[in-house]
Amino acid sequence: MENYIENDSQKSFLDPTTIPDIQKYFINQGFQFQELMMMYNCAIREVRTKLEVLNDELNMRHKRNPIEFITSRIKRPLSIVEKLGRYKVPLTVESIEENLNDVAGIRVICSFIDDIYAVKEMLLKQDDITLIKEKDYIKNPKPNGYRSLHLIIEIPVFFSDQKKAMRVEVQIRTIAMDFWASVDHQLKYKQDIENPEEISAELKECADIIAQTDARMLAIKEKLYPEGSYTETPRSKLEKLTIPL
Ligand code: 0O2
Repeated sequence: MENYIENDSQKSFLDPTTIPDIQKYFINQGFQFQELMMMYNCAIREVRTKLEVLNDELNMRHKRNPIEFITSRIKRPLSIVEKLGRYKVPLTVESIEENLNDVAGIRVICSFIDDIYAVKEMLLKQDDITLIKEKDYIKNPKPNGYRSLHLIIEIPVFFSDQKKAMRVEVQIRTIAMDFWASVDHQLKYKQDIENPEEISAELKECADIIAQTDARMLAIKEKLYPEGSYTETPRSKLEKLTIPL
């Protein structure tokens, strides 16, 4: 049973001694891809830790958290390939790093709209973070009703032999905006819907109601915490804590 290979070109492709460079290329690309994904994972950990530190500190000082929860993800290989194709750029590991901003993604979910901007301000104030791009879909919602604040940031990550500036996309939104986006996302990937236009219109209406609710919730919060958002309160104005011994 020698007849597995139909022609010479297939034979040479399968024989490692004939064209080892192709094999080497694919093995090398595979290794580089894994290494890059590991680096993006580390960048996510760095940014996540920064956000968790801020949240812990503010919880201690103000007895409430600006962040409800944080999720993160590394973009799936198939989505990476799809996006590179859409951008009409090379399908190589170098091209991923060069052309994509959202391979590493962090989603920060807050209760109130002003928390979103407080988190943004506190994060961008840190001197090792560089803002590359900002898209404010809260002040400028997308036509379908999508609202969220998107920041592309760069953060240095220290590896054994190098310091590397890694890009991370940070999406900051309220619980209500997140609920809406997750339903909208399901609509995008559902193939067998009979009346997508009707659902889109209904979703748009829900987005507007959610925006009004978020605004009303903020007004309630301002009554509950008239002293303002976290960053406007200087340390000197905070009450001195006396610990009884
Ligand atoms: P996934 O599954 O989240 O990875 P750019 O980065 O500027 O080159 P891009 O990527 O279109 O262009 O940027 P944009 O507009 O900031 O949107 C990126 C991400 O925001 C999307 O990622 C979604 O996560 C989210 N998003 C944007 N618009 C919508 C929307 O209308 N509905 C929902 N549910 N989410 C949205 P991906 O790559 O699409 O997917």
